[in-house]
Amino acid sequence: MAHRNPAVKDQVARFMRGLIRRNEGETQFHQAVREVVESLMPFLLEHRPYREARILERLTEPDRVVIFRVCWEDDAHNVRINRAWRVQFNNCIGPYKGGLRFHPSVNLSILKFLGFEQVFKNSLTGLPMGGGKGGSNFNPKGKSDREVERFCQSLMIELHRHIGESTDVPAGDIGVGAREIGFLFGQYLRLANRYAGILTGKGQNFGGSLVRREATGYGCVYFCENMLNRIGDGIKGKSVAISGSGNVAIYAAQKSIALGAKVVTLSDSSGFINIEGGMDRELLEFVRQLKEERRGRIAEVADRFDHVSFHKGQRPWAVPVDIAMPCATQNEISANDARVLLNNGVRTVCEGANMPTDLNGAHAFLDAGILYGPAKAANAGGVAVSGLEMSQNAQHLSWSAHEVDSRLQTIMLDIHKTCVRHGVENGGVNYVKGANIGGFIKVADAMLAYGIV
Ligand code: NDP
Ligand code: 2IT
Repeated sequence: MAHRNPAVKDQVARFMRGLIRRNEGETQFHQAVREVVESLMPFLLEHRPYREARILERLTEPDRVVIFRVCWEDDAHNVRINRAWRVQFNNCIGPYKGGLRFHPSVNLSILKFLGFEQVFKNSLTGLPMGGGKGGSNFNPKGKSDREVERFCQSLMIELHRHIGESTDVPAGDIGVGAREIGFLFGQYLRLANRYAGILTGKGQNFGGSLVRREATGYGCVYFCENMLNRIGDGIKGKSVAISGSGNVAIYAAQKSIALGAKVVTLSDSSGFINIEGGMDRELLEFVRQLKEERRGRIAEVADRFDHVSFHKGQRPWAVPVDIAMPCATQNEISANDARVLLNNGVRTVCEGANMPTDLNGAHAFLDAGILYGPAKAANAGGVAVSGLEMSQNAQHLSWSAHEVDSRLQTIMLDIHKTCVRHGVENGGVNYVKGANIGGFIKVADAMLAYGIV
């Protein structure tokens, strides 16, 4: 919620002026920091040691950023050049940990926003992981498997110098899934001549964890259920609008259906589909194959099933639902989308994507007092199971799906408890405040313990 207390408002404005000056033009990074600072500032004003040690200033400056050129050859023998980054944001409570994104829109601002949020998210999981993020402006769409392979191999030639199982452990994100992680890991083995869990999301026969593929989507639904359970309700029987049709969206849909909800939408960057009467397992399996194996477009679902309509160039938020789960990308719910959702009766919003709601949209949800689970809490299940993959690699063991899934459920429940503990406000729970304060304390206390470093 935007602050009505003038002292807090003043401090937020002053801090943001400095941050914007130091990071000119990085609008997504400004946005992610502003959201955190708005809810942290009252807490900081009450806790002098954090202010004196200038924890917030230090926490908003990445430890380092590596920027490098990636040259590769396409199938027509043209030389292609992309840019790649690894933002090592903060390693106070564990090795840098966070995904790699391949998308033409990737730039430093986007990776800094993602790396910054990852610090809080990873802290919330309770596992020993710092925060980082990386990626490239490489566009995997329309590329052959061989082109993706050559790109991944070239990228790893530089990246391998900067990562390690106790240094920095990348994983997937938009445009980086099982195929890319396989190519990247294979190239690392060739370069380093040592097997180590330096990436997560690996294939199951070479050190990957069971349930990692499903973890972000499942975790998001578990968090949604936890929020509803707190008010004596549950997801069963509710209608759900999901955006995206990638890794997070598919498994959020699968778990929602398994728990008895009615999933009525999915989307991709070309538009959304409305599924009359809700999705069943057959339709979901069609989408999974379409997206994971054939890399096709969501419009094809409407061609195949009579009860599905495709809405070109639109987002799914005008479909009246009980629950919205944005699972595609940042800023996909504007203030206007939020108002439409609220007017149509949405009572729960649970974020599978990172920063899918813009600042005014988030204020609208908080002001309306609905259940609003922010990304850094609600989508932490993916990185949590990545942390469990690191543990299994370190032990040279692999746990059963049941073991991993039950640990995931416990972690999501613990994150929910942390959010409630720090987020109680006006008789309800402000999960944004709870997640920001809950994620902050552990990292900030470690920084205090280390002195001025
Ligand atoms: P995928 O690449 O598997 O899927 C991304 C989906 O979002 C696709 O349907 C894609 O459509 C759509 N999308 C991507 N960019 C845009 C855009 N600019 N406009 C509209 N639609 C878009 O990625 P994931 O499912 O892994 O990631 C989705 C979100 O979840 C991201 O915000 C990511 O950071 C976050 N996340 C992912 C985790 C993970 O474990 N994978 C963990 C936690 C968060 P199209 O195919 O047309 O591009
Ligand atoms: O945003 C995220 O948390 C991820 N993309 C997953 C990161 C990870 O290291 O598993």
